[in-house]
Amino acid sequence: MPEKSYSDRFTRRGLLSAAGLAGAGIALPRRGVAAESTKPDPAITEVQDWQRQLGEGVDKRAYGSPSKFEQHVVRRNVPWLTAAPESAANFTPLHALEGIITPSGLCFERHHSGIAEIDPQKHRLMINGLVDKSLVFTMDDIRRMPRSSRICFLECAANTGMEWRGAQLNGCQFTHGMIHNVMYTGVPLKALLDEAGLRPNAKWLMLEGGDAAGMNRSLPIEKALTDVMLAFAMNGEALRPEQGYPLRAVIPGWEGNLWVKWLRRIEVGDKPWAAREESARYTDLLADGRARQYTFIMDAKSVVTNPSPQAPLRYRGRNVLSGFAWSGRGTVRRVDVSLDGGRNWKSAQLEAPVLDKSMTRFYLDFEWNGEELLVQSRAMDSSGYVQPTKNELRKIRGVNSVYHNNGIQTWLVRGNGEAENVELG
Ligand SMILES: Nc1nc2c(c(=O)[nH]1)N[C@H]1C(S)=C(S)[C@@H](COP(=O)(O)O)O[C@H]1N2
Ligand SMILES: [Mo]
Repeated sequence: MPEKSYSDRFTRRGLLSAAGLAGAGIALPRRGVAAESTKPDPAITEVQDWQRQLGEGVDKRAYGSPSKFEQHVVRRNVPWLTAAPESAANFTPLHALEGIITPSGLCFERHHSGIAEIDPQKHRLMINGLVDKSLVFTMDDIRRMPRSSRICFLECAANTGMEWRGAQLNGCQFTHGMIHNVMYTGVPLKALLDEAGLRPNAKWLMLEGGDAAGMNRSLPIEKALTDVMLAFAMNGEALRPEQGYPLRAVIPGWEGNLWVKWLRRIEVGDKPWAAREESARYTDLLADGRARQYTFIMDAKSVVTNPSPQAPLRYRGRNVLSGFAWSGRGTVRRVDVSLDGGRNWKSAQLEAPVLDKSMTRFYLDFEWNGEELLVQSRAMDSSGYVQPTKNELRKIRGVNSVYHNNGIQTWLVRGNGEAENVELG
């Protein structure tokens, strides 16, 4: 897909009129949303098809799935991004979600060698290396250790990576959908490491997956002993195969590639692992040719999901703007929203629960009268960090990286309500 340049069309001068209207629009008094009932509506007065016969009984849907009218709400991929679907990613439909939990069937997937289908009876987790004794755990062993649940986001470091050089993909599903937010249940990695007994020179772990890639990643021991969890469940049921059934690493706030799925081995060492060529791929190339390495933490970021290209404005008058914010450094403290490309900002309402290293839902009620909008959101986290504009990021990082793009997203909403991914000049 070719890059688009919007800088000519969206000069600062051109924005002024829209800015005035939008700024005023926020404060207008509430109007009703429902039409006044003046003539009979067949949707109310007539008996509907689904009222004429018995519905399916309790023996028909042993494992439930969404209404057939929701079939458009699915993970989607962008085939031209990668050579093969087995080594690719698809994207969470963020614009179609509510609240903060990503339903398991809609969690984006990123595989290097496809989905491993593992028999949990035959699955083992080995811990070896710089430990007092090497151990092998069955899934039953792991389930006998003290467990807990927590909600946190997983964001691929490449999320929004196609946008470094300019607005590219038309929809928050594609620009921001390499993220999901799940309640995991599992055991603290520390409990397993304690059982094996760490040697004093233990500094790094190598986590290895049981997929065809045997994907492995290096993890510093301090993080492993702080809040890393080995999860066997998500959203109240066993992990999905796509998400690493029967066991995956959960590494709150850190980039997704470390969250090894189908986890089968942890080797304890004194330095980052030999698969250095692999980890080297997850470095951020800077403009001057130097690279940022081991950029594990995901900085604060946000995106307006409604309106957005896949969720246009359909009505004038009352509307609810909504979106997600998150930070790998703590909780989301504030989200500001602009409807005029960053000239005026208004604080959005954060919806509880606002959790540590979790996606957070925000809302802003507004009136829309058909004026063009340039919609943006800007997150601030509990460390005081403020989400930068894309140009501020580029000044520091250049445009060579595909990773860690947490810049402010802009949607242009046209007079007909349709939204488009744009960049301000
Ligand atoms: N074993 C294994 N683990 C893996 C991967 C993989 O290909 N194999 N991909 C990693 C990457 S790059 C990401 S972003 C996350 C994606 O997790 P998800 O598929 O649950 O979204 O898993 C990570 N863990
Ligand atoms: Mo990733």
